[in-house]
Amino acid sequence: MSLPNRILLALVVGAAFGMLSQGLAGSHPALNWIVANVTEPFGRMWLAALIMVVIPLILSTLSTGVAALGNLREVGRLGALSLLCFVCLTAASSTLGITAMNVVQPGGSLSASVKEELMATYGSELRQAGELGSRSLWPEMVVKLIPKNPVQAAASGDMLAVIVFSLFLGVGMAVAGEKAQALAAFLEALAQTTVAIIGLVMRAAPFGVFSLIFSVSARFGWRLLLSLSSFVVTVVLALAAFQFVVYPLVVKLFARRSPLDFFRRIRLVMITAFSTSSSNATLPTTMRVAQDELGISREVAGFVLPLGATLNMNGTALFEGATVLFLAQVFGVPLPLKAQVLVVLLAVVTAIGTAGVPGGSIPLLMMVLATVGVPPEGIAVVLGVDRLLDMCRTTLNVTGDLVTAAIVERLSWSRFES
Ligand code: DAS
Repeated sequence: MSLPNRILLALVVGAAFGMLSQGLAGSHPALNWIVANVTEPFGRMWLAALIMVVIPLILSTLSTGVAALGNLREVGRLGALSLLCFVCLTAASSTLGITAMNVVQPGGSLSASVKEELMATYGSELRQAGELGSRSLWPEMVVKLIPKNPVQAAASGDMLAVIVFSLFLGVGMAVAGEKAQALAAFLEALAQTTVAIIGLVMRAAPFGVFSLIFSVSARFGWRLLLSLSSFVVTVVLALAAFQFVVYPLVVKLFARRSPLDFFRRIRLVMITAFSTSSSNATLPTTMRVAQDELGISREVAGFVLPLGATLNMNGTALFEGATVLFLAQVFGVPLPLKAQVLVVLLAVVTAIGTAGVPGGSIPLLMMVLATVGVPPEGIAVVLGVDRLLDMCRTTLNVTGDLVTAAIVERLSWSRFES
């Protein structure tokens, strides 16, 4: 049985066992003990082993990819093309999320008692996690893009700063030419080694995925799902529409590929993203599949995918648009068209600051809520079902990165061919 199918089986069995255990045992101490001491630690270790190689992978593949492009003009061209795709896809997904909420209007059906219960249950979690802190995009987050200390940026897992440093490194190597030969060779060797490590870690994927999904579903607030069902169903259907209608159209029209073949080849990436809820943890697999399965060149994959994992979050943008509208309905805050357009723009911008980790978008979503006058702590209403939605939106996030890479690949090399 192929690896993607083994992981899919582990996903299904893990979710079924988790739901069954919770259905039979509820929050029984024995079940909590198993989750806390067996499945959750193992799942987190496997996730950590994937994330462990992300920084060296980005540093080596992005810098050597940029160096191979040879000149600043080509780097600028790839960057402009990638960013154009990111903005268009993110704006489209956020608009779909907002439209879905305007049509279904699920917020009105949430009873006041359930709202209070959710706020009480998850509000304290927010305060403990210090999520209420406000983060400014400009100038704080943008200035931070240039790492004063690249080693510290790598140590603190600041993906964006590592990406910027890798871009500088690649351009520097391109300019230095022969003199940088030794460094380029070292980075190339580092890239190959990290890919080998990823292959080893992915062999344990069925066990890691089973552990992660069992833990999440055994602890998931399935009862909650009932009271938030209209919200969850609307978001999931909108995400599914974008994933299986919009992306296939874009792949067909702009990447000139067969959508069916494209999705068949990237199923390992979609399953990994769904299981881990982390674009960063999926990035090593995204890079490997882009080159081995989709035939995307090392330069384009090494350039577009690390940027996309951090800057391009179509699923998150759709979720943000939908959640802001839903919470505005729940809290009775009117959002005129102007405010909704602002939400779409903010969804595009906040994707820059969203970390590619489970729940990475929550802090920035609170900033968007505050901007349009919805109480940010209101996010507590949806926190109980966030992990399920995070699995779905992360799947779109990584699919959008691969769609962009396929488009950039076609537009880049077709220019060379002509
Ligand atoms: N889980 C994040 C990711 O890895 C997305 C999010 O939190 O919205 O892409």
